[in-house]
Amino acid sequence: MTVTPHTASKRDLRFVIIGAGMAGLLAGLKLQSSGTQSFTIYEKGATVGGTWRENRYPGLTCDVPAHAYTYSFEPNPDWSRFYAPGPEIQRYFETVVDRHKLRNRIRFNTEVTGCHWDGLRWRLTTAGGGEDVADVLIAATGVLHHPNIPAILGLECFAGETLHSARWNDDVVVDGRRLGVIGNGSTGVQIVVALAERARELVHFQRSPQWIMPVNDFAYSDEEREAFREDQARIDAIRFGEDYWSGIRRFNEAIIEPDSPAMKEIERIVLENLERNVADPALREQLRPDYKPACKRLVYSPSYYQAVQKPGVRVERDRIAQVERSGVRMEHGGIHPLDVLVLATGFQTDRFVRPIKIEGRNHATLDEAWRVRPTAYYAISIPDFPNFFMLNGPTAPVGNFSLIDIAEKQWAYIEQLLAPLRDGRATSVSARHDALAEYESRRIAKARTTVFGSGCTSWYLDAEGVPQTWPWTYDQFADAMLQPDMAAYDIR
Ligand code: NA7
Repeated sequence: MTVTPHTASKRDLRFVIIGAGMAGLLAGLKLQSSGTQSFTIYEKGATVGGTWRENRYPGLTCDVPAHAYTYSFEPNPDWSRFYAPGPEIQRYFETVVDRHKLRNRIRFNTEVTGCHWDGLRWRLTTAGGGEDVADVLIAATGVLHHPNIPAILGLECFAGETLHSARWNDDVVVDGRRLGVIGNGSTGVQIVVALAERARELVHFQRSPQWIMPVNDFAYSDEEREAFREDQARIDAIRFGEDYWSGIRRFNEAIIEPDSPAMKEIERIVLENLERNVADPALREQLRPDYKPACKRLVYSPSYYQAVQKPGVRVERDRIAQVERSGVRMEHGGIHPLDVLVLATGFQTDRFVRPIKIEGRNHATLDEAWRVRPTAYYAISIPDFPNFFMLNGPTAPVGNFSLIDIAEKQWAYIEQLLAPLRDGRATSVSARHDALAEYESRRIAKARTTVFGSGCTSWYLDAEGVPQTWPWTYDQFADAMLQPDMAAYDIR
């Protein structure tokens, strides 16, 4: 490609976005609507959608109400259900991309492998040997991305079929067969619910039980969809309405104040769900967690307890000793003979934009900057990595709410960081070291007191056991994203 020389007065910045999932598409759509001429989205996969493209396991559902899990500027009256199935969400992103003619901005099947700041701009390399340059780099590479393959002895010896939930293979027959599902986060629970009746036998291996939040999922009728189409206020009433937001605030209060009345209310609901809906006392005890609800990401399911009480379904709480040719052997002896082993064992959640090699100012590398833990100032910017901004990056809010909304708020913040670059006042912007240090010390101190740090294992914790999340309220996050404190930035 042609590289135009950079000058201090240049206002037509070139952007590269890494990732064409929900957040990368958002950045592209926003750049396009702001009239930005020069931007490219790099996507290592063959199409858009990110996590919704990669996850295709049976039962895949977003546990955020569909009308809230949509771009604010692209409401979708056609959602089939209150909680949308994964394939429908994937279609939504495909439709939005086509409606906005964004597809020709995306280089598919092109994996970015390295990004190097040359003092003026970012220089990128791709797996195929391609090169590009950018004034601004947007990392929209997702969090739940690199499958966690558990270190279980003998896993490779299994004679049946093994598949990770994020690498589902439709050629693997599940109907009428003996299935094992390892892992009971949101994914394992959704798979078990979907396959409980299809399998001949199903064993759900649980290292630690989960609290289950009962939810009411339902289909929208044709009449309701027609009403959504005719009157957007009906959609807005769901996504901006009191029901949804009071739930978010209650949940948020419970997370940051584990002794709050909000937490007591959540405890009451999940406990009642367990007590009322699991008939066999022995099974009920097997399914009873010994930590606070929402310590691990709360699993939302309308029917998990019903699924594990179906004939042919078993919950296994003993530790796995090893996998053998014929099945899974438990520590206390006994083997579960299986045809298919599903690893619903989550993701490596400390990766973020890695394994892409990012090298910033003065040869600073992301691996070094993140030696202790992945972090970014207000989840957006990292010292010594000029004009490098993250969406849904480390320390961003995570929880049972819409990450689309989070990304939109982050984009509004990033836009303001771009202003001095766009108007030629500066050529680089990145968070100051002292600002990040101050943010992190406040954040870590508070994060330790949240429910995520209250004594369980989960993907929210970093290598030192500190929750790697936003530890304040959702409203505080929204406020923080309204306007950056420019004094916290090194602007040159
Ligand atoms: P999660 O929530 O990280 O769950 C992973 C599950 O896998 C969890 O039950 C783990 O048990 C289990 N696990 C992981 N490694 C092992 C080993 N070695 N042995 C036994 N069990 C293991 O991933 P999900 O895909 O369910 O959900 C991720 C997010 O996607 C979810 O929160 C939503 O945001 C969407 P553990 O609890 O550690 O005992």
